[in-house]
Amino acid sequence: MNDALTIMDRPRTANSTGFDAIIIGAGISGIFMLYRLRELGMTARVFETGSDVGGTWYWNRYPGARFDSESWTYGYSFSKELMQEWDWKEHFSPQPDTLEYLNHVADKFDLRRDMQFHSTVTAAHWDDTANQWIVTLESGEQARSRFLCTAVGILSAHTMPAIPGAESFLGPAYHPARWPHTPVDFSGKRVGIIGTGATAIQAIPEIAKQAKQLTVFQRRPNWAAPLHNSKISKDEMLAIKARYDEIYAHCASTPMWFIHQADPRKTLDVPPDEREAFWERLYAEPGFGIWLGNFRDIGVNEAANAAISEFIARKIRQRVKNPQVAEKLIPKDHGFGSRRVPLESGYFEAFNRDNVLLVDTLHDEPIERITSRGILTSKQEHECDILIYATGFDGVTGAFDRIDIRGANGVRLKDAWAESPRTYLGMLAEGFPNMLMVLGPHTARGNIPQAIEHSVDFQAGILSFMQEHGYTCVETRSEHVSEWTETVIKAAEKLLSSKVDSWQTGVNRNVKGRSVRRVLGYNGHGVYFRQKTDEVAKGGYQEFAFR
Ligand code: NA7
Repeated sequence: MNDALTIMDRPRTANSTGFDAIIIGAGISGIFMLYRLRELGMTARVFETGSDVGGTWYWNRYPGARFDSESWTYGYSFSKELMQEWDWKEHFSPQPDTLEYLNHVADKFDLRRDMQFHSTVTAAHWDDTANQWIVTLESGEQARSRFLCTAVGILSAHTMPAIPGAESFLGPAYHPARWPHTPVDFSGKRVGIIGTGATAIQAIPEIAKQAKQLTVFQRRPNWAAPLHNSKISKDEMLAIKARYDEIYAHCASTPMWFIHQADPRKTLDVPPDEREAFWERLYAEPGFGIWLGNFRDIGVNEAANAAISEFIARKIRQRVKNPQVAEKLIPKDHGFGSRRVPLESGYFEAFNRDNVLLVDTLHDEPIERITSRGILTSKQEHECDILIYATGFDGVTGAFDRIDIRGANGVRLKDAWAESPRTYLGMLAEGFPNMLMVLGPHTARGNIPQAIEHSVDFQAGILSFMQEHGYTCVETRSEHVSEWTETVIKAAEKLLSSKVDSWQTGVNRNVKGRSVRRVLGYNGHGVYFRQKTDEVAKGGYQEFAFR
């Protein structure tokens, strides 16, 4: 920036006097933010806890980890050259391939030279006098910057189960979000897994193939539908490359930026046999069609939702041989699609195997504690050699809460957001000058990389505007923050998903104070969000205050 901390030959260590921007996180957001900042001629430093790039795809190395969005809509679109040179191998890319892709991006654009790994940010304080952020690492090192870019991800603050005794277990225990870099050998082992969310639903069929015994401790079942993954042939990839512009333009026209567009009909207006045939087709198709390409009212109308839920329940009953097990796997406390729908590959069939046991910890056998030998329920001790805590994340705000972030006048972000986040467009938080949030709360999400590119591009636009006008500080304006917060809350009101506990509604009973539902994202139409951000940019960012 014009008056940026002018340091010639700035050393590239955290001890240096300062950078134009500090980016927290080297995942999909941090990688692209760094790329855009470089284009603007800014000096930047990325601090990342891990030993390399990748974020979600660096940490989540558990068996079965893969996209549930089509790979060819998941890559960055900022570089046509990158799009044309990268071949996705599967329609829903497995974690190792995605990590390879992100490494390729980091190499291609020589991004690692501005990244510092093994560097966890513990605090970021705004210095009102110097108009700078002071960032502190776990090591005690400090660095200063004009801008702070939070690229911390929405599902990065993993949570362990609040169950007593975990420290007493003598065998290895893993959280999928901190999976070892070398494969875990399950052969001949008795494995216990707690949780049946999207992560467990991907991992269970893979672990079941190897383990001697797999015991699944389920508190509440989740709805899930088949992924129908397949390899991408060379010819298919060539055809996809030829259509990239069309594919990305299409995604930008859908509510969630996936390829799927809801059917304009209302569920109960369609005759039952026609409805059934439509659902059969969607259930047999790859990806989120069964959720996002379904009749437009399944997420808002109770009767419509009950009808699709019954259809999916029937599918589970057909796929699981033991009727009692099938009933336990069918959610009764929420309807289909009111939590993000995990897509599975042989999940329900895994329960037909002799070596897989389902333990219903809500109704039959509550977990009492973890012991040295396994898991003690109200009925028995389940002996295990390996434990897996697939217990999820403190979603959206959790990664912010773990950093001591203080804005103007020393106000803590955690306190400012205690009731609800207050942001403008999820891009900047009220009271936190020069803090640019990629995927911040109250922004539009859906297809994550596309949301990230949009968010970063909007913020790069603000920075470029500031360079042009010689501004050094950007803040929100209270009236626009209030208007946006109301818009976000209103958009969530009619949704059935707002009435259900999940990471998306900010509920995680393993975390103190996280048992009350909050609105954490903009759930309106993605097209409206793009229009809104475009208007703000075209209007010269008048909704923000500059100095
Ligand atoms: P989720 O979807 O939040 O699932 C976590 C699971 O762990 C869920 O089944 C929870 O049951 C269970 N859980 C959490 N804490 C406990 C305790 N203390 N005891 C028993 N069971 C527990 O996280 P995932 O990692 O699977 O998926 C997150 C997202 O990643 C997903 O939506 C995709 O977008 C990618 P509960 O339902 O709370 O009863």
